[in-house]
Amino acid sequence: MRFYATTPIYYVNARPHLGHAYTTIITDAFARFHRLAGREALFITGTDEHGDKIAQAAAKNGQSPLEYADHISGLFRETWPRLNAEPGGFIRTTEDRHVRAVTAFLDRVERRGDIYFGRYGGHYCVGCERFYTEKELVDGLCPDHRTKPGYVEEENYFFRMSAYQDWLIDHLKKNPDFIRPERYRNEVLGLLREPLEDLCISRPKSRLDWGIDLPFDDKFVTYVWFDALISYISVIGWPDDEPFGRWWPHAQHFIAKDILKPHAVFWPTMLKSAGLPLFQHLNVHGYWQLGQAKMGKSVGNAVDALGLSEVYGVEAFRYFLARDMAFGLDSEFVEDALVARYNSDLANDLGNLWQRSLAMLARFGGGVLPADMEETPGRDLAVRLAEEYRAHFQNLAVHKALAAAWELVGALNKLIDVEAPWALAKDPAKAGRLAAVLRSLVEGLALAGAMVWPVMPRTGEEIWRRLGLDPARMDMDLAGPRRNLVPGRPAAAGPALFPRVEFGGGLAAQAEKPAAPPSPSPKAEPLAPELVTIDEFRRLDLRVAEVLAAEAVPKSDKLLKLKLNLGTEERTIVAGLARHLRPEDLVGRLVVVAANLAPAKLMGITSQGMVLAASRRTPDGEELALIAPSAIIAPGSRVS
Ligand code: ME8
Repeated sequence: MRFYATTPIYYVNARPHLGHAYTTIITDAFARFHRLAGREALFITGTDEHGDKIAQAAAKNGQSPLEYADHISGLFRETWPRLNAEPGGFIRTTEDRHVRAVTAFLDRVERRGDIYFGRYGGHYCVGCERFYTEKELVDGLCPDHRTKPGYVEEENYFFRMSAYQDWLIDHLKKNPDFIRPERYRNEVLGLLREPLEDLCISRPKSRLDWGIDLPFDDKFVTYVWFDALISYISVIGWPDDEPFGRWWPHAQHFIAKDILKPHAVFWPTMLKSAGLPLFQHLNVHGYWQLGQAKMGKSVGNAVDALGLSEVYGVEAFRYFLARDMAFGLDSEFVEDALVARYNSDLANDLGNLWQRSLAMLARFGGGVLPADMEETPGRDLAVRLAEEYRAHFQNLAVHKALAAAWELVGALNKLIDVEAPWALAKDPAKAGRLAAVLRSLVEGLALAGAMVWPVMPRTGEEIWRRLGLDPARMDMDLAGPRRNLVPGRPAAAGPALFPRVEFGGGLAAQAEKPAAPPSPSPKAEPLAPELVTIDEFRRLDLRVAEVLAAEAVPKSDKLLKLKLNLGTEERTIVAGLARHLRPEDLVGRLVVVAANLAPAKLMGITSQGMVLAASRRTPDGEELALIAPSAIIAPGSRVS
């Protein structure tokens, strides 16, 4: 089985933005998902460079259309690898191989008798590069761009699209999942209830000469949509048989709903007329919106995708886009939601699970992978969740697939809480159970690594590498990682996967000064005037400690009771952290404590030391950051 997917071939009238990034990232994720399932997968993208819109944008920029297209196409091409998306092909509609395909395609359609010359008048939106019927306009304006289309009347060539209306309706009825999700299939069927008009497929060179010549009349260029759709086959070599024949039977297109009609109506009828087989699926997603308006370059509220990914990290950015949009529905882009997802799902759930599990493995399992065993707690659940994940991905519900992966992460975190490996370790009779728990954590992490890989490839690969597994052999079947986890091989936590970050000030503030440290607060406390000698300083015994357990102190909104491992002993410390951190944020973390502080009673609990944190007053209260070693180091290590 193979998988061939395409993104839209993006217009080069402006730089890539978040909307383009979403479709490209999600298509990349699908290709990776299919690879993970053992299929050969290819996804392609490219740039759409002809037509009025590009000619106008180039003129505005004082460049020739090709110079202009070269520049913007280059920006698109270099953007994708920076977002960890790896298209296997990139097509520009100005390339010779594409011009050859368009020419061959037009020849076929013409020979079929499906092209005629005629006169037409209509409302043309340059932003959409298409005619609108009176009925499709909203208050006389383009529904997408909210601009008034110009009225264009001229002699042109037409494609007899109307002749294929009944055939198309029949195809949609016989193949209910040809257009997915169903709401878009229904929309297209609704559209096809009205008589379908023929499609104007040319522009007279007297008005626009930036396009591909019609093979049968060189006074005309090809209409940009008729030209662009053919990129989906020119990029895989058509009209040559190969590699076209290898990929085309498995084709799926990914688009947003703005270009539903050209893909659901023009393209299938064009293929039919040219005697070519249809693609398998048209997968249609909704819009990312900012303040309820569609985000896009022509409507003036575009967001620079790269800007966002630089602020928040590419992997977190990909995760957020895939997790927060239900495929098919619109989604409001809210930066705070991204930050919240980062901290809760990535730093807390996944990041903490990783740190805690590997810390347990270091402490109770000698830092090496445990042996395989017949049964481990939670293995059945892991297998079931992997199954659910697969089913959701197949159904385009990536957000639900990720939810299934996070259910696994949650179950593993809970396993640690319930089984309390630190307690099992104290009882020699429970050594078997302890080993099973550690094995379960390691297997679960390997599976979770594979499950996050399509959406967060670097993270998945890193998890596998740190577990001594080969990312090139990644496999979602639990049996795969299980087989390849080599008992006795060392595994260490390494640096945090997703260091918890406090974001503030919004994108604009962040993007302008990405690396600038926060300015010193005018209210920063003055430095202490009094000096201490080195000997006096050394009297303080500062130690690294691991948080084993944390709970709120009843009737206090400030205090948390922490159980800490100091290497040689366990301690209880009461810390004023409750307003800043949740107990579950702390478990598994390494902190620094003042270990030889005289004990004090707080809310009736004896506190044996103090957890160090940095803090400063802000207009909204207090900001606080725990002091922690920058790498994993054994609890009890001295801080000096
Ligand atoms: O339409 N939310 O190119 P284009 C989600 N050249 N996705 C969005 C989006 C948003 N707010 N804005 C844009 C064209 N997109 C033609 C295509 S194909 C043969 C020719 C994404 O640069 C989404 O994939 O205007 C949408 O369909 C596409 O960008 C439109 O890109």
